[in-house]
Amino acid sequence: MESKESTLWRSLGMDLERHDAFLSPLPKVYEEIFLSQPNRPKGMAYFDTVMSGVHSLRVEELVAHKQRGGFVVGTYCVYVPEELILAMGGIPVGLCAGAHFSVPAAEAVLPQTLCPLIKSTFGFYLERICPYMQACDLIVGETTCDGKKKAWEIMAGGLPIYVMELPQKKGPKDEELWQSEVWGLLDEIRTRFHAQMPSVQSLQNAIHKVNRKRSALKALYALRQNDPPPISGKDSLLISQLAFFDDPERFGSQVEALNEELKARVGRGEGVAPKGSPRLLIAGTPMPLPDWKLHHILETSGGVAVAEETCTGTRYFEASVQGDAKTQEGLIESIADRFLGVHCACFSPNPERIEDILRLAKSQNADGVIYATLPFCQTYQLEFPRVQEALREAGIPLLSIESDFSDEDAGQLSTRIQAFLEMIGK
Ligand code: BJ8
Repeated sequence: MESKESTLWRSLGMDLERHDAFLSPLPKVYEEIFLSQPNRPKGMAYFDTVMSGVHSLRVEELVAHKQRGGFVVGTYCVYVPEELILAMGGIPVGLCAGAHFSVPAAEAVLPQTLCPLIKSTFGFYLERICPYMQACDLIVGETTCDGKKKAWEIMAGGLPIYVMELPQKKGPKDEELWQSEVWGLLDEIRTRFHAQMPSVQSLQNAIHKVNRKRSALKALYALRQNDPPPISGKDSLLISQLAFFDDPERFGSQVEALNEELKARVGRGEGVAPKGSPRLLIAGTPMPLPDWKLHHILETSGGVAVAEETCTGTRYFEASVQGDAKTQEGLIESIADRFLGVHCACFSPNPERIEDILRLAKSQNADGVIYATLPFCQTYQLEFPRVQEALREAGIPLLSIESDFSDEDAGQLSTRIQAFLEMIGK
């Protein structure tokens, strides 16, 4: 008899054979990367459960929500306001993919010389192996980089895609444009799902929920400032990745509970690596699930990641929405204004990102920075020289890495990271 999960996946139109081939190596990989870590915080058990049920338990919740008349909205960028989707009765989920498995399928259609994040995501679309993508009633793309915006055009042939125009500067005209784009998304949701204009109460509730999740992640990162860090970079990365899928309220309270445990560990001087281990800030492009390669190599080479200046890190949660406006318009304006506090390399000029990297290197007591970009991501690669100059002036060692989601370069990366850790001299 078919399992409950298979029935669920079949109902979403997934290719069960390819999905099985995609998922079957995961438990072993997860065991090796996460479960084998010594002295892991007990609070990670919740996130292990979320991860083990990421294609089943959470998807069941989404389907149940749809059956109750709700809707699911997929997003590809941290600028898309999840507060608005929640306030209007939807559930937002992040759809960026970080798996090499689906890249070959994408390369049959797209140029090989394209960012692996786009190829991986596009491969999920072609192969029908992502239950989240399959469950979406609407998918919101955005005009951040050329690769993404052209991929949406092709994917719109088979998926309900709506594209928001993200400005590339942050002046008054750009703010105005983004305000109108956020209203445009609101109108799209109203029309498509016959949804009501969100009330002040529902907007405030959604802002509160998402802000609480972001604050919990901020507090988690602050705890990583300690030496020894009470949690590994790998586990922190996993938590940030799961923030895009899990129920925001439940997730927020679980991160808060974990933070309490971490505080107690700090009080006892207990950590996941010996005191004095080399501490690295990771800066660059996002690392969507299940991309754990760099962190795993770093942390099995004697180093420890103490923060991620990425969209699966600080760019996701550092900027919050001011929720004190008293009107619908005021609250929607605040939701849109959050974009000013997120510093993606798609903006020009973008000096705030360099300031963020310097600030984080200092606050997290980092001994060095690993600037990690995906191949063919021009915006992040072109920001490198200015980051390099700023770090040189600040006397902070820097290693630049360009790597995709495959394991082909693992040996070479490991050699380079070990040499960097030796150079840091700890
Ligand atoms: S806010 S980083 S999530 S755009 S897809 S830009 S890696 S070439 S993902 Fe992003 Fe929003 Fe910015 Fe964050 Fe480069 Fe690849 Fe483009 Fe990418």
